[in-house]
Amino acid sequence: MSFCISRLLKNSQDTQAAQKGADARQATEQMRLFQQLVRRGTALGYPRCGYQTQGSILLYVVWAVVILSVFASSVGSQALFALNLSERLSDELQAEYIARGATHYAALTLQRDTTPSFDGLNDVWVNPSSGFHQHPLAGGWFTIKDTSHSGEDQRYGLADEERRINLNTAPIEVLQELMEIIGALSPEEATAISQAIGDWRDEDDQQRPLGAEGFYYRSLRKAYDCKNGPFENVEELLLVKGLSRELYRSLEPYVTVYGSGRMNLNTASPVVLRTLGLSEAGVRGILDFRQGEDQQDRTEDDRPLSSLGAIESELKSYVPQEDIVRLMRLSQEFLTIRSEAFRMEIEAAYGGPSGHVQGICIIDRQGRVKLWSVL
Ligand SMILES: [Ca+2]
Ligand SMILES: [Ca+2]
Repeated sequence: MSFCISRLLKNSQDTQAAQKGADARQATEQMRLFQQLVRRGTALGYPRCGYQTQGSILLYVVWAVVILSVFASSVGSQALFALNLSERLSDELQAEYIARGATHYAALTLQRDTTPSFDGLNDVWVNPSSGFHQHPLAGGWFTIKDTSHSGEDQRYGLADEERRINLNTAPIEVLQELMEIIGALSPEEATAISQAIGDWRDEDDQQRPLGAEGFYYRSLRKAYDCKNGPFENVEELLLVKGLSRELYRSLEPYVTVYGSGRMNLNTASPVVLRTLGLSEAGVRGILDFRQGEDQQDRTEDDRPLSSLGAIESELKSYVPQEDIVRLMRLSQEFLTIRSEAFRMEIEAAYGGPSGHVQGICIIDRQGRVKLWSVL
């Protein structure tokens, strides 16, 4: 028994001694590894222990803070830029929607026309009290300017396209007068250009005596085909034989491709009325009739013709008989007293300077946008 006990004690002492030896070896190994790591770390540029190492760590921390600050500043700048851009786009977008609202407002004004079967210069869509100037909408505003008036005082409202000469439907004789009166061309030059316009828009290749068809246009150094179809825009005039840029600039305010194709006797300006081949007395007589007792346009006593059938009965006291005959003849295909398309300059604003939109717009009587051209 005692042998067994002493044997067990000895085994236990041996085991403890062996454990101590193993712990010592493990500690030695760990120290060796630590020293190795320190040497490797130093070789790789890691700091050594001590004050120098602590200073280096502080330096690294400062650098890290600086780099993070620069990064944060960069992110902040980008965020600010994105925010400004977003606000700018937002203002611009809002202004565009307000401009779109202006077209709806114009269409609603047309629906309030108390004389929808005929149109004159005292209709609600030309009335300055119809709220066309700086009309508030959705935190911004819009203005609808009358583009037909070139005087110093700005007028507000719509201008019908039928007060202009339609390039697709005007008789050649009217185009010739247009070239002579507004284009200041000689009768020969006016005849040649009006015939060239006729050839450009008609479907055939039969050339008028002074006109031009495909043969002429294909022989040009920069050749192109004759349209042989209706003008899609007034700029197309520049493709027609003999029509210079200077002549185009003088014609542009008086011609159109929009609307019914007819000229409105109630709204056409004196110079446009003259292209009908009327005498001076005839043009003066139409204006006298239209303007009423006060002899001014756009006032309550204006007297627009209410039907083409009333030309003779209404105008005979004002217009020479030969002009009446001419008007009645032209009324069959080219004249009207009602308009279908309306032009306006829209200015819309919202928020900052970027929230500003300005353009020329043409709508039809139902409010459909036919043209939107940014200025
Ligand atoms: Ca009307
Ligand atoms: Ca032709």
